[in-house]
Amino acid sequence: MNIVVTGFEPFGGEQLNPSWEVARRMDGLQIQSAHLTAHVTAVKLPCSFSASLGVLQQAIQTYQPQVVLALGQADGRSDISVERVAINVCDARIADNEGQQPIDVPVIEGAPAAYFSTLPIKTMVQAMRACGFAAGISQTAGTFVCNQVFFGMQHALAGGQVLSGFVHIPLLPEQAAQRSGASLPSMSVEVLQDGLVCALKAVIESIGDHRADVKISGGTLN
Ligand code: PCA
Repeated sequence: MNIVVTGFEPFGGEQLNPSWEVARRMDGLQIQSAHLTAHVTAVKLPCSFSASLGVLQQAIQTYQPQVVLALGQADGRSDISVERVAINVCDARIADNEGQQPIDVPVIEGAPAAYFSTLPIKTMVQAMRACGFAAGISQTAGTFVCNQVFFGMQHALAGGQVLSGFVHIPLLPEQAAQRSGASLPSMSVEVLQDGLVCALKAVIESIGDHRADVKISGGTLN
């Protein structure tokens, strides 16, 4: 089984992006479950509304994965946030790395309003928590390049056999330390890697066992 894990290049004037730092460490990894062994390939995506989806689609063509896990940095998040839904809108608070700042523009004209992740998101959260990682469901991937990639990926893979989804991760400690003002939560790249490997192992186990996602609440009241 092949798994593609994507991470983004740094954006917003940063030197690092935890999503690429962890993805590149996972490149070449073999993840074992009882019935399956999965080989991980890491792919770096540009933080660009115009270029990111093309790079992702090329990678899917090249590696023919059964699972695609896209990762992105989310300032202020304190846990490994498994995203539930991608929405068909770009509304950029800052410009991307090419200076583009689309506001209220659909990701794909005429496409549905939203797509759900096709990964077993609750299974992933449950597995990470059981291994001691801070993890949760997130109900929004935002409206910047991460959501755009997530939406475009779900649209391209809709109705097929490939399972795909998105996970937002906290800042690295060295990034959080450089921010002025309120202290932001962070997670080390080692913890991120161990948590994400735990989540991917749960994904391949659930594929191997043809298991449906677990029913634990990831809901919020507000
Ligand atoms: N985070 C941004 C884009 C790239 C990244 O790592 C986002 O959440 O949209």
